[in-house]
Amino acid sequence: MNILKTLGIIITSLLLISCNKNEKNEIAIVDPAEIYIKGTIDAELTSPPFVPAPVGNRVAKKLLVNMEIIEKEGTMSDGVTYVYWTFGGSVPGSFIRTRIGDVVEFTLSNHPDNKLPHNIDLHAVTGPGGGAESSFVAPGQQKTFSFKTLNPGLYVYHCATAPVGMHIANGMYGLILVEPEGGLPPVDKEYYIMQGDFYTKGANGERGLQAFDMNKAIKEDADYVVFNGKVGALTGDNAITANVGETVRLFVGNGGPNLTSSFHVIGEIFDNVHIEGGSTISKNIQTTSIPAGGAAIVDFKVDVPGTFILVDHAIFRAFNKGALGMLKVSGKENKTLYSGVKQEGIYHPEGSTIQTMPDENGKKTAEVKVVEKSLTQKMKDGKQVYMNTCFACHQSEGQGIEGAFPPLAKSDYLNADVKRSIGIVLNGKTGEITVNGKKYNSVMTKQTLTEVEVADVMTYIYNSWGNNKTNVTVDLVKQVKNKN
Ligand code: HEC
Ligand SMILES: [Cu+2]
Repeated sequence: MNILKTLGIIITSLLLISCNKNEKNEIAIVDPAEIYIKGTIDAELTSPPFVPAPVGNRVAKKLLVNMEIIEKEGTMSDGVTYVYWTFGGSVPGSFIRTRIGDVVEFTLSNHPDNKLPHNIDLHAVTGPGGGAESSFVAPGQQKTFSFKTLNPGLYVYHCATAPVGMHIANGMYGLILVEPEGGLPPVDKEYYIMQGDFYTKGANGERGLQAFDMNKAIKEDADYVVFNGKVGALTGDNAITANVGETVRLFVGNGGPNLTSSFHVIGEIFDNVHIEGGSTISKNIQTTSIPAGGAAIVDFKVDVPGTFILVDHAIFRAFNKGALGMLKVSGKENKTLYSGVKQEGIYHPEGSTIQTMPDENGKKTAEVKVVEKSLTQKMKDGKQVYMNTCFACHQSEGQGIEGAFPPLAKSDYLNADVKRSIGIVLNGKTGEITVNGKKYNSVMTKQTLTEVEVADVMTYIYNSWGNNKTNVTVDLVKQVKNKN
């Protein structure tokens, strides 16, 4: 063999080797079925609104998922309870985070105290029933099956035991995320949110333990439409949080059983949306449609502080049925991006005097007289304020609740001193007071109302339920306010 020939062989085999390598890499990307798995790990499972740690660049592995089905009573809303059927004890069920090419070894256990058989259909599974056929378990039984994740995306899982609609309506759904090779791009905060519609024998708000209503479910006439299984799961102290400047990613699913979600965050625009949880990314989206049994991954950067309200923009569901959550963003204001109220005045199209409110530094830019509304108008507007703000505690006829909320009807305390009463509404009240001979020692929080609203509501109260008919003017409210 001469040198040239030897060199030729070496070069050709080098070329072949590098070609081969290239081909292998290509195959790895186009055919996830061929991804080699190395080692075994236990899956981290989380309950909402939290998600497990990102997969990052870990290699494909055998991922062990142990999920327990628990039927248990929980709270739907204030004073309303419901028996939920859950995957892992929460609604939605535990979040599963895996990567493309993993072999998920799934063990489903049905707690012996449960009453019914269940199973699981994971939309991330390629196989009959999405696993349902291999996971049907009676109470006190468990079954294991495995599947390889072939498609990246965010997938719903749910119970598929007959009557399927009833199992889903009782809360049997959750999300499984299959991350692409190398993981999703990193963000600062990630949360897990799932919408669901609920059907109860009693109407929305009717107290006590509520049973599932099959007829309403068939008619798709939901009593509750909520995020994360109940009214208020994401509001107040339960709100999700972020800091100004951070990127936030929401894994949003819709368990249904019936309704499509028009998912929207008031005051934010989604920078990226993985439409329907798949690989297509839409940019600059206001509201994204999430079908029952579907999902979406949305992310956005939070630029200004405040409370951002998460809603189903089919808006009666948000304000009347519970589909409302909160993202609280803290940090420094950025007046260039969002100014807040710059100027406020009363608008009189007929050309009446315009009242100018104090500017940012508290200086009055102009002092103009307020045009007082007619008594009839004040009664009308005041009633509205009362029904929105005071009613919950002082009750519809101002009768209060003994031992907790003092009466406003025929209240000697109210009628004795109008300025003191205005002060209570403006500043709140704590400490012992005696109303109509009964002692109250509780807390009324400061009410955030405008001066006009305070005048309206106080006039309404004074001119209702046997009180002394004082007409409370905006000027009087101002006087009390400025004393503080
Ligand atoms: C969260 C419950 C709550 C709400 C809402 C509320 N109050 Fe009260 N209010 C109270 C409590 C409690 C007291 C008694 C405080 C104390 O014990 O010191 C009180 C006391 C008062 C009093 C003096 C006592 C009396 O009976 O005359 C007035 C007047 C009053 N509230 C008016 C209002 C008005 C007007 C609104 C709506 C703008 C309102 N309150 C909203 C709980 C509430
Ligand atoms: Cu079930």
